[in-house]
Amino acid sequence: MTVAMRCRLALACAPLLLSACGGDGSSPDTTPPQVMSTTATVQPPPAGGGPAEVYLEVRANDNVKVTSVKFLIDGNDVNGDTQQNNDGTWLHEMDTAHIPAGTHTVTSVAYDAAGNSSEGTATLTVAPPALATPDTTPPVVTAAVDGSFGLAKLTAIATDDVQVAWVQFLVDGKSTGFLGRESYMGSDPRNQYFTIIDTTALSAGAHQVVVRATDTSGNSTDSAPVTVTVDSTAGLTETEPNDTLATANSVAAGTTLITGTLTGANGKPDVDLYKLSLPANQTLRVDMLSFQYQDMQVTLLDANGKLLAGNEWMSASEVNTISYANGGAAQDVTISVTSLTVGFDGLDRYRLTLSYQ
Ligand SMILES: [Ca+2]
Ligand SMILES: [Ca+2]
Ligand SMILES: [Ca+2]
Repeated sequence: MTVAMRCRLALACAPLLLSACGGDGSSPDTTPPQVMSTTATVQPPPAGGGPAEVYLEVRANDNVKVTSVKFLIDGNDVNGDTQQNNDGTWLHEMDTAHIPAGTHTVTSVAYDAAGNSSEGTATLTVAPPALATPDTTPPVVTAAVDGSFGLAKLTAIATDDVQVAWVQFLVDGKSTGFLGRESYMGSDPRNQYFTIIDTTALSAGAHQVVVRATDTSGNSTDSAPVTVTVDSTAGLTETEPNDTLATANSVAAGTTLITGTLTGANGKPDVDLYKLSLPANQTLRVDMLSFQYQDMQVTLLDANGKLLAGNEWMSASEVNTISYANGGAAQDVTISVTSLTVGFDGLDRYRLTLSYQ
């Protein structure tokens, strides 16, 4: 992550660091923002060909301050940056390469610092791309699931003879609400899309995952179904408070999965600590999976809290992996997870996968 990106994230999240109070700092703010207008405008396609720009804009007021705005198309989060213009409107830019041809409903959601929100809607009509021969061939898509405890990663490989516009993940026939994002890390295969789901919101047992891929002409294909089998006993679920070495959650030998939530408040980030005994000459590796747009830090500490490994703030869109090679004596090692920003909208859940070599 670049310094510029980090600053932008920090600025975007700064209002969330304020307490959830009204303008006078005492009474809770329970008044949601008011969405005055929502517009979706398709610009003329560029002269040289290619997809047209789409501007999603909203004007919203609040009794305190509108702190963020997100946009959904047909109920799917567009997953992109939304910036505030000098005139106070909020803008998200995308292009038609990522929107299937046809008529869509755009929903804007405006939030204040206390998490109150309200919505507005607009209609967006996207014309099929100007092709010499109309594209009537739907995409080809396959689905896969990684995980059964805490967070699970859903992936798909989707290709099309012209271009895949978007990829939706359906769990038991219902959209996860987020469009699939392309790529996950450099070693991923080409044409991979992914999303992350919170399995704690699902009942124990098997659930069906289907991926729907749609091309720029509106042709779509559903993947063959795959199964995510939810097992809430497959690992350790954090218990708060666990913010100090003395209150760290104990990780039993043989545990390979940990799930927890970073829930900051009043500008103070949450810290989650997990203590385990690392045998002599063993290397502990920890992989962290988390939702998007949340900066998290995962480190390994010795029994005195001294850093053993991992000191980088990482974007959750990258994979956070740290490892530590123990010497000739067993020792207590603590895994520390903390966030750059406070929690918002319950999105800062994470899953740790532990392995020993
Ligand atoms: Ca096609
Ligand atoms: Ca926590
Ligand atoms: Ca904690």
